[in-house]
Parts: sequence; C-alpha cells; structure tokens
Amino acid sequence: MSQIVAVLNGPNLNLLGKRQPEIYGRETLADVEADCRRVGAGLGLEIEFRQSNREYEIIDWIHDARGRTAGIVINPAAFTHTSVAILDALHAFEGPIIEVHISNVHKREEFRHHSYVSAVASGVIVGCGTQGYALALQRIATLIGTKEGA
Ligand code: CA2
Repeated sequence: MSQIVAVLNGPNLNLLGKRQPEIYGRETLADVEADCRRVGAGLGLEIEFRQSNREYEIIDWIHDARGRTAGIVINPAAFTHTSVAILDALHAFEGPIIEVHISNVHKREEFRHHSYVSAVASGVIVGCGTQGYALALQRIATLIGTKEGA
C-alpha cells in the first residue's frame, strides 16, 4: 500500500517557468508536479502536491498532514526566510521533512541565507534545480523505509 507524502510550495512558485528562467529554470510547477507523481509512484509514494501564496493555508496543510502523511517535502519560498509560524507548524509534524530550494540560496542575497525551516528539517536540498524535488522524495522514501526507497 502506498504512503502519502505532502509536497508543499510557497508564494510565487506558481510563476515557475514563466519568469526568471535564469534563476529557476524553464520547468513549470505543473511539470514539477508531474515529475513528483512519476518519481513518487516508483518509490511507492502517493503525492499530494500543493502551492499557495497564503501563509495560513500552508500552515493548515501542515496541520492536515499530521497523523495522515508519512513525510513532507516543502519549498516555503520567501516564507523560508520570514516565517516562525511555518516553523512552529512543522514542529508538530512527526514524520521526516525535507526542505527544497530550486536555486542555490547561498549564492544569492544575504537575506536568503537564513532559513527558519531548516531548524526542523531532516534534510535540505539547495541549488539542484527542480530535480531537488525528486531527490527529496527519494530521501523521504529512504527515511520512512518503503521497499522501493530502500
Ligand atoms: O530557490 C528557491 O526555491 C526559493 O525557495 C524560491 C523563492 C525564493 O524567495 C527563495 O529565496 C528561494 C522564490 C519563489 C518565486 O519563484 C518564482 C519563479 C519564477 C518567477 C518568479 C518567482
């Protein structure tokens, strides 16, 4: 039976592939979702893929994941650098959390170097482009011990 993994995306990621391709590449968020579903299926994971520009909605989705989903992959986008509320919500989640950033935030402006979310993440994937999502799912599969991810 497949286990569920929530893949949560923060503000402006709906614009992926439509602006700033030099930073974020040409894949759209729909492409990333399709990749996650394909890779997830191979790992025995069912993917719940979501994006919001609203902080409270991401917090509600994290609460909703408790006791129901085996892991969370999260790209909190700009909320990474600002949101104690998302950090607090993630603290209440019992499974593995992998934080993903498409760009290498450490090569960019100083304000992108700090992440509130990293304090609670099992792992962080930075600067691997949209492939970071697939890598994060592989890591979750290993951590939760699905047969396919072992
Ligand atoms: O590199 C990442 O994945 C980020 O989480 C993306 C965030 C940024 O605030 C973080 O520092 C790093 C920005 C997401 C906005 O994405 C856009 C994509 C295309 C066009 C405009 C924004």
